[in-house]
Amino acid sequence: MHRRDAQAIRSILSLAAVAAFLIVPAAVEAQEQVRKNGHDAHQAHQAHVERNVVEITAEDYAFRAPAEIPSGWTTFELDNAGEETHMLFIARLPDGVTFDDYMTGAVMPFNEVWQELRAGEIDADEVFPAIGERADPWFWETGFEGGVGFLSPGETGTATVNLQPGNYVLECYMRTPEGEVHSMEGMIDPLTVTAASAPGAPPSGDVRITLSEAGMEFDREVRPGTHTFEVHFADHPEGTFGHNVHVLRADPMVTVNDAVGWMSFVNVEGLTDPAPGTFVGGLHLMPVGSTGYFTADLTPGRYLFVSEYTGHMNVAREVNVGH
Ligand SMILES: [Cu+2]
Repeated sequence: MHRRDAQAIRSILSLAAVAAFLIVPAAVEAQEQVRKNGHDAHQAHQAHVERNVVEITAEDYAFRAPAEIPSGWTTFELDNAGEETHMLFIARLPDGVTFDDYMTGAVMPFNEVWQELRAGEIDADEVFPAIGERADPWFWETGFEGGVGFLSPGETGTATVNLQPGNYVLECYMRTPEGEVHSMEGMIDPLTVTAASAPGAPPSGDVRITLSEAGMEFDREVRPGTHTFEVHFADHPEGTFGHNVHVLRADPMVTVNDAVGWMSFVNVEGLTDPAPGTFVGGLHLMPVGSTGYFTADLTPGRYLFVSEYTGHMNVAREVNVGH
């Protein structure tokens, strides 16, 4: 890794650590509440808590989404009404950076480098150094605030995160069969999170997943049914964007490495359909120390839970959901 690249990633990680201090207390408080009240009492309480649900539809290639929402615990419900795999990646812009700045200073440089890779003008190992040189320096201060992971056509997924007021971007960086990035085709929107606070509260997760350099840990066996996964981001390995989790229902011949390869930005056949299975939910990258939630309906079968940027470091798990 080039020194500049490493420095950039270090600075993103330290900012993520700072952001975690801002985000964690509410989540911790809620978790302590669960422990104090006991699980059943908490669930009864939850039934009376109003959810702040933001419905978003993904089409080929656009989001139908509100332009402005209140701050606080927010459940994004993404319905993939398109014919391709989509996602909802949520980024918080650094102070003073506009949506147009994000397009010219981040989306376009990433796209330029991708198009050069696709054309065979650069090699895979030149991709991230090139992005490090061409993205505007503020890009490394962008906050990655979760969002719904890859979703196959016809699937619906949710991601629940605690948003602070600010200017955000909703983005899909999948690629069309022709190799165009969805965000460049219009699948990107600004989102203003206002100072008004929503009445939402964190859900009560039924399976806790911890993402760390040690791997992807589950606190219990995953049974068939609809789950709310509580995901804790314990660390982000140096030199990576960090952990996230995507749930792929896949045949036995599909390996974790196949899934990681398909998710790779530097794979010219990656991030485009056909996917190696059916994506049923997930949660994008969040700051170190934070907790987010996602739902997935798991019928009996074989699933791969995979971190996009750290799956190659064994942050992944094959889960067989029994009958
Ligand atoms: Cu898309």
